[in-house]
Formats: sequence, structure tokens, C-alpha cells
Amino acid sequence: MSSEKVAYVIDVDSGNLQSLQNAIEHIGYQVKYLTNGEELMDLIDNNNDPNTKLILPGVGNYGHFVKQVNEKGLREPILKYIASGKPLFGICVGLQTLLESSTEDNNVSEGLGYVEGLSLTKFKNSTKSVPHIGWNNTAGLYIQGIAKNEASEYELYGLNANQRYYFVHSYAAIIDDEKIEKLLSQGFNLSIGKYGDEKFVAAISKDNVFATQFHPEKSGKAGIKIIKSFLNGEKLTKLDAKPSEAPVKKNISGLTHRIIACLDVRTNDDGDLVVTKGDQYDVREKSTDGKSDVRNLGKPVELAENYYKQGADEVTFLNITSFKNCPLQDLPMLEVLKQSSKTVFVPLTVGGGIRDFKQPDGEVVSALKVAEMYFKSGADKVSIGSDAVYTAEQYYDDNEVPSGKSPIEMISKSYGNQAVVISVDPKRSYVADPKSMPFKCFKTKYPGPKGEEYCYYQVSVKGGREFSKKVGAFELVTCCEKLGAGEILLNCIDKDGAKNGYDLELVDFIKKSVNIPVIASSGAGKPEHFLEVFRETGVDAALGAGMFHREEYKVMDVKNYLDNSGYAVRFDID
Ligand code: 1PR
Repeated sequence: MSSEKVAYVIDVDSGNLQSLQNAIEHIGYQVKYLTNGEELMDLIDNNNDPNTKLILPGVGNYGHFVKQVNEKGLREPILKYIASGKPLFGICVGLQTLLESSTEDNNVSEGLGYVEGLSLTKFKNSTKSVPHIGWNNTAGLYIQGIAKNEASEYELYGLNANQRYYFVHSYAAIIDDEKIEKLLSQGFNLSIGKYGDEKFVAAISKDNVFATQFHPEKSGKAGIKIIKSFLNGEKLTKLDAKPSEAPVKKNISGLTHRIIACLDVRTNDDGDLVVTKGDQYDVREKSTDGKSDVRNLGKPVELAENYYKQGADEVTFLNITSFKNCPLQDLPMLEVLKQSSKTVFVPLTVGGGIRDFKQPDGEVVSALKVAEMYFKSGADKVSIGSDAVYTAEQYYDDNEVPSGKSPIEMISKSYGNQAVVISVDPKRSYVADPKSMPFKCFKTKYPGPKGEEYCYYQVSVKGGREFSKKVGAFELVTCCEKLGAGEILLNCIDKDGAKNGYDLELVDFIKKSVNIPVIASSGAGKPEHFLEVFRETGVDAALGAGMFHREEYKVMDVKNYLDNSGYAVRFDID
């Protein structure tokens, strides 16, 4: 008999399963994918191993996912598998599918109904960013047979009440005390999350079924522990230490501010793929001998792993130049993603060149297909820069009517809003009279060279080399949000590499312009700058590059500083 340990994973072509596969393999299991009802029925009928483990992962749009489940004949087989008593683990949309229904998609609303009376609704965005993206902890753990005040002394499938896990979703099973009581009376265990003033189901389990709204495969070592506990059948574990002695620094509850490490990647003049870093987007060394080599700060895969180990909540790769005359399948960034996702178990974003791609033979490959190749290589999100500007220009030219065909719309429709980040490359311009400008301006505390009291931000394409005459930063981000973008990565050409802090006025201006999360970027030089941008602007995440590459600070220095200042940050388990 083979000693191979196998995890079966349902694959209905939705989102990035590579990360889950990497996490499962990291634990020592092989992955076997099941792509339709017949294959699952075969597993139910012919596999007598009581240790069979099935995972139902889902990313992105609920309607798209449930439609795939239905069309591939999986609805009845999944329910039959559950009835067989063998273990099932639902992840994210996998959890959502176990519920009764959702309001996310008008055409497909009916879930599997395993959890009766529970439906999905959208988080309210009046006081918080939606999607809910980032690291959150449980605001209440309920385990059958264990007193409420003792539940945090236990781990449910490795889920620790004090630990933080990575969430990314706009819809949730929003719940109140009455519904919690009802589910408890039906025999469910629950982990309840809190986002703003809304409570939602973060994890649920009963008998042989366990499901999480968060992504364990993207939740660092704490998440790997959950997958391992499920695969090894470790349902309930009593912790040795009391919660106060658990390996978690401070238990400030709720969503943390994310600290992101960014790697600008390109080939240098010797043809090597390197992480580089610019000053106001100029990545070449200034030397007196007339040579101006591309600054080389290390290797992308090595640095990414390094930052993961230092505690980065996410890693972003920006391919800052196009790889000309390179067939799509040979793009070096695909391999970077493939390798990095084997060792980095937090979300990975890739940007640069997410647009319709012209192959050397002239064939044009759609931006959706390009994004899909990155997702399949291990990326969780793609970031769109230049193409977002062109899309916004077209949108305003068309009297604000969406074409339905832009990469932002196409990718977010297939992979969910959370998978589409807009990378903005703005530069400040001063103006004396805001009415003279077609772009939204604001009054600045720092007047321009001629005493101009107002400013706006031009947006650039091609890495800061050309500026749009049709849209400014406000017009760009508001348009992209309407078209389906899930997050804004807000760079700033003036501040890039300057090490003197973020452009707080810009960050505040953009944060107030949209309801989706905003990542502040450009200018971080020390941990104090992170605190400053979170305190002054309420931005959701902040990114650093040069200060980490030059090894002036580690990611953990920033986190410790924020933690000591009373800000919630994520610390992984040892
Ligand atoms: O236009 O969709 O192909 O995407 C190109 C991407 O590459 C965009 O996201 C654009 O921001 C980026 N990019 C292009 N050229 C450069 C350059 O530097 N010459 N990098 C570039 C932009 C900004 C951040 C940087 C922060 C933090 N760099 O990536 O990491 O400014 O730096 P700091 O903390 O050291 O100040 P498309």
C-alpha cells in the first residue's frame, strides 16, 4: 500500500490554487485535483480510506464559483461526501458556498445550504474600506461542550483565538447574537470576526466539516498550522499556556495595518534579474566616471523570502520595465512568482505589464490571460499601472460609461475585485486657481514655488515618463473603483526614494476619495514614517522598499515600533 499522503482539492477554475498546493506540499502531502462531480463520486464510492481529506477552496466571485460547482456536477456529490462523514475543509468562497444563499450575484444565489439560515451580504462601506483586506483575529470563539470563557484555551483545527489570519472579501455571513445562539444550538462551533461594527463568521465547523472565511494558505505559519491540523485530523487541542502566555505579543483586536515590502524588479545591463530601487523613479547609480549601472539590491526570490521571514504582511513585485520580444510564457516574472510562492505564505502581488500583450509573432494575448498566467504561477493580486490610466481616459471620453471590456473590469469579474490593484504613479503640480483646472485640486499646507495655494496630482504612465492630460489622481482612482478595482497602491514620484516620509497630503486626499483600501507608498525611511501615515491619514496599509533593501531597518522593526505605539500589527507564531 502506498504511504503517499494525499489531499484532494476541488478545482473549478476559480482563482489561485497554486498557493494552496504549495502550502499542502510544504506540509508533506500530495495534491490531487478533482474537477467534476464524476471524479468526486468516484472518490466517495471507491476510496474506503477514512482519512480521506477533501478541500473546497474558492476565491473571487461567489456567483462564478457556485455556477462552476453546478455546471461541473459537483453540487450533489459534495453534499454526499459531507454525509459520508469524511473530513471537508472549505476555504473563503468554499465556506460561503456551504451557506444558504448570497446577495452577491443576481443570477446565482443558492448555496449548498449545509449551514441553514445563514446568508452572505456585503459589508457596509460608510465607515470602513470594503473589501475587508488584511489580518484580523477572532472576536469570539465558541466550541461545543466548552465554556465560553475557556474557549480561548483551545485551538480548533489549529485556529488560535489570539492569532491573526488573512482575510480578503467584500461579502460575509454577517451575524448577530441571536443567529450565533441559533447556530450553537444546531451544534456548530464558531469563530466570529469583527470588522468595524459588523460581526461575521470567520470560521465554522460541525462534525466532519470545517470552513474558514480567511485564507490559511496565505496566513503565514499560523495558517499553515491550520491546514496541517485539518490534514492530520487534529480537531481540538488544549493549549499548554493560558492565552495571556500565548506567543502573541499584544491582543489589540480587529484588522491590523498591513506592512508591505515592495520589490521593483528589472534586468540590469548584464542581463541579470535584479531588485532595484530608484530616486524619483531613476534607478541608475550616479557615478562620476560616466557609467550609470542599474542599482542592484539583490535577487527577487531571495529577498521576498527574507521579507516574509521578517514578518512582511504582503510582498509586492513590480516589473518596472517590459521584457521586450519575450514570449509571454517565458516572462521572467512568472518564474519569480512560481519560486516565491513556494516559500512565502502571505499574499503576493505582481505588477508591470498587466495589459494586452503582443507576442513576438504578432499574436495579441488579452490582459485577462496575462493576469491568469500570473495567478496560476502563485500571484494573489495583479497591479495595473499604465493601462489603468488609458482605461480612465477612455471612460471619461465615453461620458463615464464603462466599456465592460477593460482589463480592470475583465479581471475583477473573473477573479474578484480583491485581485485587482491599481498602481498610481502621481506627481504634484501646483495651481493658483483650482477652477482653472479640469482635475480635482485641494488647498495645500505647502504652497508652490510661486506661492500657489492649490495642488493636484498628475498621473503618469510608462514608469513616470509620460503624463496624462486627461485625468488626474482623483479622477483615476474614482474611475477605477467604479470599474471594479479592489485596492489602490499609491506611489508618489516626488517622494520615491527620498526617505523623508510619505506624502501625507496625497495619501489623505486619495484615502478620502475612495471606499476601497489604499496602500501608501514612496518615501518611507524609518519606522516613525509608518506610524505617521497611519495616524494622519487612516490609510489601510503602507509599503516600504529602499529602507528594507538597504538593510537600514527590518520589517519587524516597523512592527515592533507600531506595536509599542499601541497600533495593531500581526505577529506570526514562532
Ligand atoms: O505601467 O502597468 O506596466 O506597471 C509598471 C509598474 O512599475 C507600476 O506599478 C510603476 O509604479 C512601477 N514602476 C515603473 N517604473 C518605475 C521606476 O521606479 N522607474 N517603480 C516603477 C515605481 C514605486 C514603488 C517604490 C516605492 C517605495 N516604484 O515601487 O517601491 O516608491 O520606495 P521607497 O520606499 O524606497 O521610497 P505598468
